[in-house]
Amino acid sequence: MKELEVSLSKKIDEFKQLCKPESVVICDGSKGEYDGFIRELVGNGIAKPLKRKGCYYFRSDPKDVARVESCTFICSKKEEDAGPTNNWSEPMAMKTRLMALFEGCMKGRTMYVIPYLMGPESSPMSKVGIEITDSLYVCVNMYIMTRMGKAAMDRIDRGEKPVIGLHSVGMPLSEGIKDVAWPCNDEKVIAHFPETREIFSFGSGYGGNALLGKKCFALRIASSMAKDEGWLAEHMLIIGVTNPEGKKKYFAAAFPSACGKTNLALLKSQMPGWKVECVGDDIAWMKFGDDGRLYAINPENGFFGVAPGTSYDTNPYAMETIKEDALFTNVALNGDDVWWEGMSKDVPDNLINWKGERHDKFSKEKASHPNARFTAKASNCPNIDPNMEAAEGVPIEGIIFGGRRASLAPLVMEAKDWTMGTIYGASLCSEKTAAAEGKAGEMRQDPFAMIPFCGYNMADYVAHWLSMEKTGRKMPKVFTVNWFRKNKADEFIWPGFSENMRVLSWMFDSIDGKVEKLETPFGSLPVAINTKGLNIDEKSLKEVLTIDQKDYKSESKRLIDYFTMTYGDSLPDEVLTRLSKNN
Ligand code: OXD
Ligand code: MN
Repeated sequence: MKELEVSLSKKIDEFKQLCKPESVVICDGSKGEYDGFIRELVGNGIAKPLKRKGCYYFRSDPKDVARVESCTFICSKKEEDAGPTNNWSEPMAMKTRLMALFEGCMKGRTMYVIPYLMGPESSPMSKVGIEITDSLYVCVNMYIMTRMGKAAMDRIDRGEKPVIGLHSVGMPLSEGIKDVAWPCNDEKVIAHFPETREIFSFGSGYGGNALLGKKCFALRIASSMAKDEGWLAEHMLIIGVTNPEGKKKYFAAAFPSACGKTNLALLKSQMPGWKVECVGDDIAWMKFGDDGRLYAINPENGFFGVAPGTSYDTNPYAMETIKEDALFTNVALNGDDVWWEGMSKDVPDNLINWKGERHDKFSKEKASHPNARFTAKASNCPNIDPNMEAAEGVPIEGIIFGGRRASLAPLVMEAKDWTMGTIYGASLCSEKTAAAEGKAGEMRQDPFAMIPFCGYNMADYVAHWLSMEKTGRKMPKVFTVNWFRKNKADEFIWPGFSENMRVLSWMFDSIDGKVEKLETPFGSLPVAINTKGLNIDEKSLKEVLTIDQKDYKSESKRLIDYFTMTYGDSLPDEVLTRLSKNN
């Protein structure tokens, strides 16, 4: 143990020599420390206190508003280990580039060392990390998003090796340079070294680029650990669903970024007797237990949710969660409160937009950035699951894959077996949203919603999923859903949001063998779902519940082409064989 402590302080020293900060602070993760950081941020004019108790407002540089996938690298020794969907760099070449970037990058700033734990304190599935950063904004967000401080230090003291991440906004305060509210650098690099379990992030202070516990550790590095150790690190929410008889089942669900994961995780059921509770809204670490069941933990401790579109109508539990002790970034200011598109029907007068300018409510411009975020503690959430902190995790009985597709994909379909379920995951496809740079609206293949987050070759990832099925294991049922089907008038057919409870209840009953299904070569469809009290006509319902088998055959063909073009022959044969049977 002492040996590790020594190596850790050596590492910190090494980074100190490299980055040349003015001072170093080892964070203890206490509330007192958080309050002090917030006072400093307010004092420097970086955070603005809001009328909501314990809430603060931040505004980023307009050039630093989302994850930067084009600057995100997997640095494995062999290029094929990063695979065709990741940017690859040879590790030594990247280290040379990084050393030059990080050289003196923290001049005039404080270097904060953040020990943090991903996962419940008592869980053997949890893992420990250290983020070393020059951003106080990162410190306060990490305080909310992770178990920061003692829980992590205790594990390090017991000999656990942390995943170390070095982060800098990349704006040294050299002689004569004045600081700005949101320092960042035009050159951005987010580099992952899966073989040595290291992360280096330079140039951005925003979200997944900078809060290294989230996408960098809990998905990219952890997916690589999971492959080596035989478990799954997934871009999935986790929910507990309780039926009117009080029976409970847990589901994990993958959707590409900004496709309503937080809304499903925080769903407030309107269906009599049915209840949804949230274990996590973004990431699941899952491992088969000795009893053959798949158990999941949420490595995170808070929500970093997309604010626009969130309202008391669409997501009342989210609105309750952010009433107090939350941080808001790039939303609009409404006096001393916040506002974003979709929070209310009417746009308030006198808004200040996310860029700090007066908002013209009659213009087409949005007052909040589409990727504006709230950061809030999971414990503030009214429907947090009582087993969120369970050491063994929660047993997953259903896995859901969902995309955003205007046509083709039905409201819900169930895979006949694990292989088909894996194909549902591998075929995930969605229209692009604002969570990452690039043009919204374009279609993007996003296997397992992991394209931006897989730390190794996606073809091996699919093989890893297939390898999960073993005798004696109780494989979860796999479903595919699509809340976003549109009619000819370009309107959403399905009301979505809390009405998705109807689909969850169908899946729940299907797992128990209590529903009638229509079998097709592509999966099983509901003969009916509960639409009591729902304003949807028969024709529209039929449209979302059924598939056009002819279109699905062409889709299988399209998928075969996409898989072969992207992965060559590295994808497991089973996938192509099964898809060709269906076309
Ligand atoms: C997120 C994302 O921020 O997926 O969760 O982009
Ligand atoms: Mn996400």
